[in-house]
Amino acid sequence: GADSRRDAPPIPEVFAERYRAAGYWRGETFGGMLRERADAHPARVAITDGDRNWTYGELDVRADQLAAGFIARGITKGDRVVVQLPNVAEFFEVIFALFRIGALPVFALPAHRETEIHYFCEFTEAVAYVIPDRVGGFDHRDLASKIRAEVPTLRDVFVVGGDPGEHTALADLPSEPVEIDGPAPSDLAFLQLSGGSTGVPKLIPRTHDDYMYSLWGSNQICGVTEDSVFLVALPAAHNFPLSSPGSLGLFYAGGRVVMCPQPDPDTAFPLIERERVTITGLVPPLALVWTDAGRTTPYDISSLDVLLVGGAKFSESAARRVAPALGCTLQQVFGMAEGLVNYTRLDDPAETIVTTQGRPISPDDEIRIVDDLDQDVPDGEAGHLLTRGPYTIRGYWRAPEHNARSFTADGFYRTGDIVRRTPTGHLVVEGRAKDQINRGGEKIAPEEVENIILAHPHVHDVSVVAVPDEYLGERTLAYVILRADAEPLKPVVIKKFVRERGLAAYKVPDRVEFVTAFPQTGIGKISKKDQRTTAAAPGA
Ligand code: J2J
Repeated sequence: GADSRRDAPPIPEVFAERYRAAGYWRGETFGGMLRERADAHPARVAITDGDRNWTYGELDVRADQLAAGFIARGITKGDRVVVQLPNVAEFFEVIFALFRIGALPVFALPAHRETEIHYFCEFTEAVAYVIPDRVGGFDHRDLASKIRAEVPTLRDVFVVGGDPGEHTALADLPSEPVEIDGPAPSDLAFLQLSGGSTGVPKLIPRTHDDYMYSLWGSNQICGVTEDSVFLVALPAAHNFPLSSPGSLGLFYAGGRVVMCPQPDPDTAFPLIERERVTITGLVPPLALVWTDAGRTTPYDISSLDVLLVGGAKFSESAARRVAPALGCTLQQVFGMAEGLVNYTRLDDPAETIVTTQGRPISPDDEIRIVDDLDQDVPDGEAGHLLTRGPYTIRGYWRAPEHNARSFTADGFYRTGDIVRRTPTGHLVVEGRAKDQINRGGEKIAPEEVENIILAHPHVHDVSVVAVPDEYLGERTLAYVILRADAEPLKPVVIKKFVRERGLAAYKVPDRVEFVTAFPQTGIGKISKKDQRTTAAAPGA
């Protein structure tokens, strides 16, 4: 139901008061923020997408008109709407319209397919799903038809651009502005996706107050002003390009956002030249590609001041090459959609920039580094990172059992990252304790992939693990034990099976090996399958 306190454990009032008193929570909403910027500088360009330039005034009007259209279709405050769009200007029109209403965008990624989308729609009881028509040969309208037939709450599918098919074109919605009783700053603004370490992704409830603080805090640290131009090279809905400082940070500052359809240098460098891009963010594998291409590019990318790199560990050797090759300052960022974001500072010594993953945005980000028993480790030693603060959630959305494991009793989030802290307070990511694979910044929950493979009739058991990879950091390997009576299979059969079940392509195992026992489990250890069976048993 609508009881948001039950859906999403709030930051307790004593902390909320402190965060307001400290000036972190300024009582702003996204809808109100856009209106203020539009009032202050209506003619300034907010978004460049190809040949289209939307001013702040235009974005503001579009958000109001679309909000009216959504309201006419019955979308109200607190409703969930799954948004899955590529890097197009309409992404912002849609989310600001929803922000104005107080309806919650659920940020799906373009790569997500039937398994993920079905889950998001069903679990959030979404009333609508916003899609493009086709992208790269994939027809999102067909998938949406299927999901709509399966999920009873899903009333509407809205299509951006092109031919809506049996659905509704976004452009055809009524647009006569209406009075809107919008959300409060302490209300939820959206549901972001967790990288995940369990069978299904967890949803992250963020409020206007808390997220807005992470934006202006980031802007100060990343030097973002109204003169900044940010290139959205990674998928726009991901937390990193959205908020660190990201597109929303740029809007907060009154700067300009440039949509980049693909993150490769051949697409991005000409855009940087043409639009005089000053700042962007990349995951490490892309940063490597840009660094290689930057040395010899014919394009003038000299406007680029800051390159943020994060999402996965950036090796020191790669980090050293960035500034010379691209002529900009490297800023490492170690963040998470659950909240805490760390940045190296632009004026940090060069050694700090290449050897650490930065320090928190806020003086009130509480950091604990602990051993397996939650005892603080001695200064400078590696341990589990726990955190609590003005923009870190106190629990996932509708996940009380999981929350009991992922948060301490006093509200610290268990990041699952192993870090150590330098004397300057910078964090160095040393490893990971959570069951998650980080494939070049794309997070994979082994359990989610294993559950799909287990559904194959010839498979007895499976274990998905990370293998080190020079380019991506990690790739995935599925060890598969076939049933005793099964004919031998080719690895490609398993990959195809996963793909056909409708899982994002990045989760399809890079390698499949057939084994008779799991190499990494010692004698006497229970198999993953047994553990799953036990966990699923009633009363377990
Ligand atoms: C090592 N591991 C890192 C880094 C994230 C900014 C930047 C990134 C994200 C993000 C984000 C890392 N070195 N520099 O939301 O706002 C791993 C950690 C972390 C997890 C979070 C942002 N930067 N990681 O990547 O929610 O394991 O957010 O806990 O996708 O990515 O993943 P995600």
